[in-house]
Amino acid sequence: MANTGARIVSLILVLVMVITIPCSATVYTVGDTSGWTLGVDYSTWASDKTFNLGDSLVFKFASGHTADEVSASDYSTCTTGNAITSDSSGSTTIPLKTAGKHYFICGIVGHCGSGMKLQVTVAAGSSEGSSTTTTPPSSSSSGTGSSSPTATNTPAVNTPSSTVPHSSSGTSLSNLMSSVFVAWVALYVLVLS
Ligand SMILES: [Cu+2]
Repeated sequence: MANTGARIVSLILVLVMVITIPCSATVYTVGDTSGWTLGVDYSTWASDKTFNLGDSLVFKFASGHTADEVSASDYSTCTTGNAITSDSSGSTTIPLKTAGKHYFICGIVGHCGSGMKLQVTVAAGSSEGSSTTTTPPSSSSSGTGSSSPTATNTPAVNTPSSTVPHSSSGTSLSNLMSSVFVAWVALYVLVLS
């Protein structure tokens, strides 16, 4: 069959798409060039940004500060000492693995109260699911003409606003969904060619 080459090429194309799609995660440097320090309004910094699952926050700061992820109540009361994670190295990257709100403060006494606090909301749907729903051409089996595209909606992983233990259930679920979708597309390509 002369089509074998075409099949292989299509398969490779599909695989390349699959590999490159999840690489669209964004890395945000908190405070941009100012970094993580006193005198920056981090609610303003975060206000024009959309955080998605898989994105990361990079905290860069001088010695004399820390970057602590804390609970909602510790965030609002600037309570230190119960941090979920804490870094004092001056540079740390925090991947956003769960949807919902994430809270960060500086653990040095007085700094959180002076504004070293950051709250970000991670969108439930990951970025990889937004633009990749390619509806295949309706196959010969459907005679009605009104083809309803199969909606591959990413499941809404709305975590409650209370303290959530770090689990990667959201990402693994959407990864599973995309894997199933990809396997389906690969099969389709094989059958078609
Ligand atoms: Cu500080």
